[in-house]
Amino acid sequence: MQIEAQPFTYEFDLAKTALVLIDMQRDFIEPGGFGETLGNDVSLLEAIVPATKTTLEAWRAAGGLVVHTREAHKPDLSDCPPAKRNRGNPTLRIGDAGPMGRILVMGEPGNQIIEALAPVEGEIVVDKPGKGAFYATGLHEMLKRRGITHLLFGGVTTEVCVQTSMREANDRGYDCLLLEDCTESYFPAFKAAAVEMIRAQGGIVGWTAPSAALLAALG
Ligand code: C5J
Repeated sequence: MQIEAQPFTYEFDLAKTALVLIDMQRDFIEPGGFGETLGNDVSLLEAIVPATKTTLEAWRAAGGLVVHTREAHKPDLSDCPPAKRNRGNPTLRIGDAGPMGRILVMGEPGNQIIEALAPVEGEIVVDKPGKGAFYATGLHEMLKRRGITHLLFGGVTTEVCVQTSMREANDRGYDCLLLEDCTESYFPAFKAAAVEMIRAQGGIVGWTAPSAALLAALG
């Protein structure tokens, strides 16, 4: 299959490709969650949900593998480096009680994937303690076992966990494509810059394309 992408056409085999949705969790996206508590405009992130849902449903219908990630720590925070928890002067830190339960802690309501994109049986769900999906998760081994060589990325936020995960994937030999309208940042300029830098220099990190181009490829 082929996707009309930048900087050039992206070719993939459905059986060797996974759709990876990064951190579409309630605390980042829903009004009243952690993200909004920090002063962010979460409506920017909510706006990608319809396109992401359409893409997810089309990918599922085609029989493609789906991976969901959550930025999530163990309840005792033993997997949260003090440098991550203590940095800066936020009103709420990782592990504190927030509006939707303890911030970025596994099993808490705010740590769940939003209902519109909730995982279904057979899909991989990865709890990741870092920004990248490959750090301390075993994701690479899970994908290798399934013969996956190509990854299509969506999720939030573009310049943090999505871009970090794409760069990690690129270094592990995957051909990666970012679905431009299935990813967002609290800072539109950062999203624009991340999209540009991913596909710069002949696709130094990978490809980018609108989800419509993937839907067209899936027919
Ligand atoms: C993600 C973050 N998911 N911005 N986390 O990007 O801290």
